[in-house]
Amino acid sequence: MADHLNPPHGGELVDLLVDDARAAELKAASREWPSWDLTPRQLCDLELLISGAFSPLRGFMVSADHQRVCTDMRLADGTLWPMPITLDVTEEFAEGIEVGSTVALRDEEGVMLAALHVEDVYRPDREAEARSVFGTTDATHPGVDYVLNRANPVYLGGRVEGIQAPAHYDYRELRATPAEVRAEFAKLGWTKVVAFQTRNPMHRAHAELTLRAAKQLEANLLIHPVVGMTKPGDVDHYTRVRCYQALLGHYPAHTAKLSLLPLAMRMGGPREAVWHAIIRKNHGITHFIVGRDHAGPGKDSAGNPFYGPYDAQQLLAKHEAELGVTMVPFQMMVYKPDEDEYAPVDEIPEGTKTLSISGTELRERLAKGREIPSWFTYPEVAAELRRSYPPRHQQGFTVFFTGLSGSGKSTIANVLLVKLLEMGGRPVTLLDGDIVRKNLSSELGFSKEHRDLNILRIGYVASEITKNGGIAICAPIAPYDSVRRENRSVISGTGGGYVLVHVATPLEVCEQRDRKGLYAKAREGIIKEFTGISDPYEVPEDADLTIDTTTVTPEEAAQQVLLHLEHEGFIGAD
Ligand code: PPS
Repeated sequence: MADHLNPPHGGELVDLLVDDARAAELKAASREWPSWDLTPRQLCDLELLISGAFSPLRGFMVSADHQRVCTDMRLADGTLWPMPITLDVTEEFAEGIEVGSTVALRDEEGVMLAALHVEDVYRPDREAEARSVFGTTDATHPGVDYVLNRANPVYLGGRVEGIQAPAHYDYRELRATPAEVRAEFAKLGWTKVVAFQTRNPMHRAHAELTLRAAKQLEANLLIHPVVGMTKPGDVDHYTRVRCYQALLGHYPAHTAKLSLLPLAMRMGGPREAVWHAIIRKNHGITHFIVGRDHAGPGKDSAGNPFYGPYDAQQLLAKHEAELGVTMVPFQMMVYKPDEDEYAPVDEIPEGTKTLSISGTELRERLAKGREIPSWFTYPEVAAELRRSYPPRHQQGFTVFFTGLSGSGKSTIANVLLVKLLEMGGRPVTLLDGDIVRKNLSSELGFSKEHRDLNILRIGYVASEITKNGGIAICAPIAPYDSVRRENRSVISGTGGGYVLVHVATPLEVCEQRDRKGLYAKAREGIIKEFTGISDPYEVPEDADLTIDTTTVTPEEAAQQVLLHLEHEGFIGAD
């Protein structure tokens, strides 16, 4: 191996996968061992441990390493390492575990991926960890949120023996271990390689930046996007990879290569930049691009950025020599329309006309189906984004009616259903209270617990319909606020729309109508737990629309809903 391709710290590239005979031995012995089902983040960490992307680590950190990583950015032996790689487990699980125990590490399906030889069981000060690693305990920071609110309280440290890497069935041809990436470089004769880390779709600014770096250095380029876990709300990796593939054709032949990295990011800014450089060095690169706000977690709860835009560059600059990686710092790239070219913002004379489109503006343009200019992103990339983020009038949505029995929910819902069917274009499903209770929830009664379960089931079905571009109309009583809010969050989280309509017809009117004779029975006590009579109805404070049907016809009410949907952009011209 050429010298410059050596892993950092002079050590060998770690490979924790054992041979078949040892794997069989471990699997047989594991019948006696406790099993831990890895969380999605732990799965990512284990994959990079096993593959050697985290060289020189050979397992999850023991307390001495964890502590020194937090305070000094170094392992106990002094090796530079900025990020805790720990296995957090529950108190219940930790009860039977002691130093010398072995734990079988399994994926969600129970497949054994590795054996952990426990060398330490410890309860870290997680607040101190957050403060030293991320410089804050503000849980708006996703890395802090994980440490303080999601991680389990007990950490297990020790050596890992890998049996198999976690299975991936997506984009297999683009996934490669550090050893495979190095072998590929050797085969291609790439001795000088600059890596680009990203968790976002790449637009022309990124293409220009990476190309500039490659040209200046006379180096080849490794586009190395993270496809493990990124910042909540990011573009999903399926869409991103299609965008990267589309972009790849715009680089000169034989210059650039795309490879996917199953890393779980911490959004740790400066420390994360150092970590990223180590991981890339393990993949055989020589140079690493660090741009503005590298691995930035966004703003804190007071609206201020957690880190300065160039803090990451400053920290890596201090350590690049020790790591044997050359940092390629870049300022933000901006577009100069008069010259039709991009340039780093620090190279542009004052007064020059520049253009840029922020992430928020891009999302808005996509939602409204507006033009995405080709100076901003290549048309093939824009087309991929449009496929995943269609304009609002092509997205799915849920209209959720809530209100007392007899308030008119079902009638309005039925009128809305036929109006939307008349319009066509998207499939429409009506989940009426009575229908759901006959099918989805036939075994449920009317206790709070059963009502909540019923509403959650409706919410789940509606979220699936919405996610897949359809229209769900729901019309249960849904008397409890917290479960309605939970549904709103699940359904909105699909990327589609959610509209809550409170059918606020007063109880007296509903009771007077008493179409099904249920109110009379409820008054007589024949029907128990009847909403409005002997059971509560919590009036929603977050309704998007409130309709009282006392003086409004079903057509008029449905029209109000349609106008609201039009106003929000969910229905309209194609
Ligand atoms: S809930 O609370 O949202 O789960 O209720 P839902 O699934 O919409 O079911 C309400 C329909 O069931 C009939 N029904 C009752 N409603 C309220 N309370 C009690 N105890 C009750 N028992 C039976 C009633 O017909 C409701 O239908 P709608 O269409 O709302 O009149």
